[in-house]
Amino acid sequence: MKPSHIEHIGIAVTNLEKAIAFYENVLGLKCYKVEEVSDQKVKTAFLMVGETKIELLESTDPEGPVAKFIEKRGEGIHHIAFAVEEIATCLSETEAAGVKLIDSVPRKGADGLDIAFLHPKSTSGVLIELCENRKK
Ligand code: CMX
Repeated sequence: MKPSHIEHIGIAVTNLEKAIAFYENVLGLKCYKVEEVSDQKVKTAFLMVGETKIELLESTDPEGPVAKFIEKRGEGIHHIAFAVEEIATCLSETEAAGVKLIDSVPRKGADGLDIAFLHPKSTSGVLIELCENRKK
């Protein structure tokens, strides 16, 4: 695997509108999309900075992974996503290297991406996402 860049940084927030206002009004970025990912129980907002996006994540369900994260650790950086090519192959190679996967097959993420998470217990405590632009 050879990631080309950091595709996005996921940030868990309790109030999406308030967080968007900070990134737009203080940092001067522009939110270009708000999208709900119902199977992940989150509402997401995207802002571009150079080649990298900031993905703000607000939980839509108290049992969702982002709600549980905020309950345990508070708001903050939730995951780092690396852009890769051939994500399915990357996952097989990662699993063969002994890394625990959360998703052994890629699934649909927000903003037109196929995504898969690696378990933070196998990655020095950081939730890592691999992602690839969905092939048409
Ligand atoms: N970063 C680092 N560590 C994390 C973490 C995160 N984002 N989320 C959970 N953990 C840690 C917990 O603190 C806990 O550690 P301890 O055992 O030391 O307390 C451990 O991982 C297990 O956490 P848990 O909440 O008790 O266990 P779960 O198995 O229920 O969930 C995880 C953990 C990572 C597997 C789950 O949050 C998950 O599946 N995440 C991936 C999906 C996701 O985050 N979706 C939202 C993003 C939407 C998108 O971008 O499309």
